Amino acid sequence: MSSDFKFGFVTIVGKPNVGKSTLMNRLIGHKISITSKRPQTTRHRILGIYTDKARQIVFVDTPGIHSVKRKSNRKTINRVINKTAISSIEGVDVVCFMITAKGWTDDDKLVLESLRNTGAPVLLVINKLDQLKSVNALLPLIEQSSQLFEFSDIVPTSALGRGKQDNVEHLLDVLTRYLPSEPAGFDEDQITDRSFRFLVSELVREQLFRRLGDELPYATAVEVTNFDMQSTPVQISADIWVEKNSHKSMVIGKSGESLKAIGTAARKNCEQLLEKKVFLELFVKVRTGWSDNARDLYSLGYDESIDS
Ligand SMILES: Nc1nc2c(ncn2[C@@H]2O[C@H](COP(=O)(O)OP(=O)(O)OP(=O)(O)O)[C@@H](O)[C@H]2O)c(=O)[nH]1
Ligand SMILES: [Mg+2]
Repeated sequence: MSSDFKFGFVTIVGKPNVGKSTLMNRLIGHKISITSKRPQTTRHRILGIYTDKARQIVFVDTPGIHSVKRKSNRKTINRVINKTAISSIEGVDVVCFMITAKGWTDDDKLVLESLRNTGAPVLLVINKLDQLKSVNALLPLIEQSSQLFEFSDIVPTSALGRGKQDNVEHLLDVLTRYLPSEPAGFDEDQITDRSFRFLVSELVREQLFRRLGDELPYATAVEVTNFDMQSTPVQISADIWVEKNSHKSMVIGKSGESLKAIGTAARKNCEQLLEKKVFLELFVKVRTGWSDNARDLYSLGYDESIDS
């Protein structure tokens, strides 16, 4: 490796649903972080590592920062989620702050407030460019953004890869300018800090977010109870935690159809991730109050302290 090799950490922050996880997956070229059209899909801090000959960029995907003043967001899990996101800003080389091309909302401004004291350069990513009605709307949005904060750079993008100019390569190049000259910190083929076991539990949770209606996904969690990579096919069992009996029957669905669809889709994604055939067994278990219970949250891997 040459001496001008660049290595550093980039945190991606923003309100829920702006496309942070989609962008991280796109930047590193692997599906590491789960995505859905619902807000608050990501619940954990997760690293995605991009490496080429000249640089290694470690992206930190974070849960969407949201107001806990709202009644629906008062549970312990919401405080844990915000704390995870905000603590991920400390000590990184660049912060990528993300909004969408629809323009600034109060929720975006709330996230911006938590960035005011960060020592790192803050770069604004304006995502979902494909949803912009006219390119003429972009310039005023950039001007308004510059007035709100001294962003180091402003990069419009389309993380989904829709539209002619998605700018994803350009974003990698802009970010590289802010990284120190240092040797790589991870093996060149490592793409995340998370275990397969964790990623599998997330792939099941992704299907709950994509397939269940209303508030139900927010009342669910997934725990992998058995994971045997040595067997063929790979044997995986997981429990889906729900808050009450009525939720259990909704997850299972009429004649088990809903659970079957969740299992089939999650299994296919697991097979893609592990590059092996997978046998996936899912159980639905009632665990009343898990989302407000510190011990349950800890056993699910929410490892931040939750005293504030
Ligand atoms: N049209 C369009 N949709 C996008 C784009 N990027 C992301 N999305 C969609 O926006 C939704 C939210 O994407 P996520 O990546 O899950 O958003 P997030 O910011 O990680 O959300 P949280 O984890 O809940 O904070 C998904 O339905 C994505 O497919 C984009 O460039 N264009
Ligand atoms: Mg996300």
